[in-house]
Amino acid sequence: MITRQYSLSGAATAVVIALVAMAGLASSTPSTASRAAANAQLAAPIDCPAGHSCYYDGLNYVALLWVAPSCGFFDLGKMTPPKNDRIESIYNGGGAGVLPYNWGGSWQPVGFSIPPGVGANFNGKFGNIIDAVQVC
Ligand SMILES: [Ca+2]
Repeated sequence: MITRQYSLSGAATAVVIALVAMAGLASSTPSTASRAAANAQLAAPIDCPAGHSCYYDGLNYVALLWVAPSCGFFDLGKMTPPKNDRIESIYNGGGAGVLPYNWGGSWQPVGFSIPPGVGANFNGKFGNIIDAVQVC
């Protein structure tokens, strides 16, 4: 996997959106979108089924935890076994946005909607806090 790291001014930016993987993109100049939002650029994971969004226990698509089966709102804490508070990276291979949420007395968005074809690392204060995802 080819990973390029970009620095953002302001280390407080913890949700890291990564533009992905249209072949060769990882070695080209980052797009406007990735310059605006990314400090990591991830190649598409090899273990995410086409057309799905995939959720990983570790950064940079390490340890596939779950594959969203469809569009919908999924409460990870109600799964068996629970998958909440574990996600550190997401790849959205689906056709619409993926928005993760943390539960803090109400559902609170974690970062912003991940567009189709984009991956994101969730680290710092956004690491291991996601409790649900809205897919599509
Ligand atoms: Ca949480």
